[in-house]
Formats: sequence, C-alpha cells, structure tokens
Amino acid sequence: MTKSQQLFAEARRYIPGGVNSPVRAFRGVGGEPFFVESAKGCKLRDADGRELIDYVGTWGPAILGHAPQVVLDAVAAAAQKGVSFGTPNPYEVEMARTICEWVPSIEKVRMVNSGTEATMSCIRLARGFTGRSKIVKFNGCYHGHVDSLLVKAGSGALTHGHPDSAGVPAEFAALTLTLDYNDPDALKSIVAAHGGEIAAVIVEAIPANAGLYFPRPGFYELIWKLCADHGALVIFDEVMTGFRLAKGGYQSIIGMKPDLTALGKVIGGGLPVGAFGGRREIMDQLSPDGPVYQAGTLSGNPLAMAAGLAQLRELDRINGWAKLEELGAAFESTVRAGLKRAGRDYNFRRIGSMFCTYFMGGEIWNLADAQASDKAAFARFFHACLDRGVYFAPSQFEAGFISLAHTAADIEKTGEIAVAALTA
Ligand code: HOZ
Repeated sequence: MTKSQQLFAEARRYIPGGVNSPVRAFRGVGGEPFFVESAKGCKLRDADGRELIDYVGTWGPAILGHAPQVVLDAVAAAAQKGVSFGTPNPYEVEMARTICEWVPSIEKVRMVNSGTEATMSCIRLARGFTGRSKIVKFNGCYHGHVDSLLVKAGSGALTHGHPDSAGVPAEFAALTLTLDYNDPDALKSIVAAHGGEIAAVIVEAIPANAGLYFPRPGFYELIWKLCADHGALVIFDEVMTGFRLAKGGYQSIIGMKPDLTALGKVIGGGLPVGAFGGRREIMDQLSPDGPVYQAGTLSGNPLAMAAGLAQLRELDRINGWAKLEELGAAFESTVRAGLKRAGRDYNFRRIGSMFCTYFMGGEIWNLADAQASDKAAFARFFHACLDRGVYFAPSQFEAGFISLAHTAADIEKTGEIAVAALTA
C-alpha cells in the first residue's frame, strides 16, 4: 500500500468521500486521489515522494506557481503582527483600492472568503437592489455551491452527475431560469416571458466548468442590452478569469462593464479569498449603509490580504499576463504538434493561461456540445499522464492552468508525455 492509499483509506473513515471538495476525488477518471506533501513552483510532491508537473495550480490561484517567495514573505511578515483581528485593518483598504483601480467596473468592493461567497452575495445584492427574485443562469456554468446556482451546474456537480443538487428546495430552483450558453433566441424568449421578474443574469466570463468554451460574437452584447432594457443586472463571474487573463479581468479585454463582478482564486495568492464589487449605487445597498445583509468573521483577514496583494503586485511588476500569454502560446503549439503526431483530431481550447482538450473533434459552444467528449478516452489519457509525471485536473470538465513557474522545458516534457499517453 502506498502512503497516499493509506491516507485515503483513513480519510474515507472521517471525511465524506475522503475529500473536502468533490472535484478532488478521482470519480470522473477512476482510481484514488494522491495526497500532496509539498508544492513549489510548478511541481507537486506527493506523500510517496513522486514529483508531478502540475496544471491544476490549486484550481486556479497559483498563477505565480506554488509557494512563491513574495507570497511567503508577505504572509510571514503579516503573521508577525497578528493572524486575525476582526476589526478593519490597513491591508483590506489597500486591497480594495487595488481592485477598484484595476477593474474599471468596480467602484466599491467587499472582501469575502471564497468565490462561492462572492457569487452568493452578488445574487442577494441583485435581488435586494432590484426588488426582484428570478436569476438567469447558463447550463454548465458553475458559480460555486450556492443554492440557487446549483441548477444545471458544471464543475464537480457535473462530473459527479448531480448538476441539480439534492438539498436545494424546488421553490429555490424555480427562481433560477436556465438556458444554453450562446443561445440568443433562448435568452430573448426567457427575457420576453419573465423580463420584469429577473433580478440578474449571471454568467462565467469564460465558461470553464464544463471544459472551456467561448462566447459567440455578439452574445455578451445581447446579454448587456437585454438586461439594460429590462432593468436586470449583469453579474460577471470572474472567479477564474479575474487577474488571470488580464489586470482588469476578462471584462477589460472585451471592454464591457458588468453591474457586479465576482472574484476569487488568484486574488488570494493561495489563501481563502473572494471579493465582489460593482457600481457604487448597488454596493451601497449593503449593510451597514443599506438593507442587504452580508458579513464574515474572517473577511479581509490580514494574512489573506497580504498574500493576495503580494501576488497581484508581483503580477503587475513583471507584467505577468504578457508572459502567461507567451507560455500559453508555447503550450498550445506543443499540444497541437503532439495531437498531430499522435494522429488525434481532438479539440484543444485556450485563452491565455487557461486550457482544455476535449476528446472529440467538431465545434463546442455549450454544455451539450461539451458532453459529447469521449470521457473514457480522457480518463485513460489522464492516468497515462499521471503515471508519467504530469497532473491534469481529474475531470474532462475542468480547465487547466499554466503558471509563471512553468518553464519551456516543463512544457516540452509535458508534450512528450502527452504524446506517449495518447499513443500508449
Ligand atoms: N472552483 C473550481 C473550479 N471548477 C473547483 C474547486 C472546487 O470545487 O474545489
């Protein structure tokens, strides 16, 4: 028995499924998860001493790589002054100012502890601000484990076959109107039927929880126009894309301003951080200024703020986004060459440092398209890569992440291993 197997056997006795988040279980690919002893740069070291090139990056936060020195130093310095105060602290002001300066649509922001809290708070705030109850969401988009958003959800909910989670009362789910992503006619019909009842349309900036697919030209313009015409808010979920694709998020790339934005992952430098922000008049509805209640003992925690600020400042200092685009392009040409060598007509998608390979040819514009991927072939590929020292996310429906710690040599090695895995 390996050490990971021993740990997993014990974990299963005390933790449901042996994991603290379902995406970590290997149910979508078979087998058991490995346990990580340490992580540095782009490498994980598991409990049995195996070293892996990692493309999960703690599900997005590790954009500088694991345990970057700037973050370690910032956390150590902050910890010397105390680990939690439960009062306002200077770090959170600096964090809020940074976010408002970097993301043009955000005039005020509040810190929370996860992406889930961020989207949940956006939904409540949108309802409070508009006085309406219904939410529109897209099939396959995942916005954390919020009751009203675990309807036709992606990520682990999709991987494990529960896109409509048990435990969400039918009355709640009925307030969530769902439709296919990239379907302008369905969106127009929903808005025509429910316009005056819709508080918000929530959308992942780039859907990355059913693999990775992109908006068709004009689709986001339509969302914005219909929302403006009917008095509904646009909630842009940039938990994955925010500070990963650009300094100002994906919204700065497309030049659009959502009413509210949810942030997470990169913003915390590996510590538990989320944030939500947007137009001043909406944010001012939050307690204590307004009637919408939202709170948190550890929100704005000094260690988390110090870690996040250190990561953001370093990205800015070295213009990390341009470097990530270069690394992403190198990764893409390596993968495309590898697929050609292996004789596979698979669909590789990338934006910046986010990527996904669907094990199928053809076009992918929505969840239904994505579900046609050959998941058994993906599972074989996943294990063949893992056996050879490369760790991709254990599900066809998760995006991969490249970090600034990946080198040309790591990418080349990954390409060789991927070809070997595809042709094994
Ligand atoms: N939010 C991540 C994106 N799919 C998954 C992380 C988790 O659920 O643990």
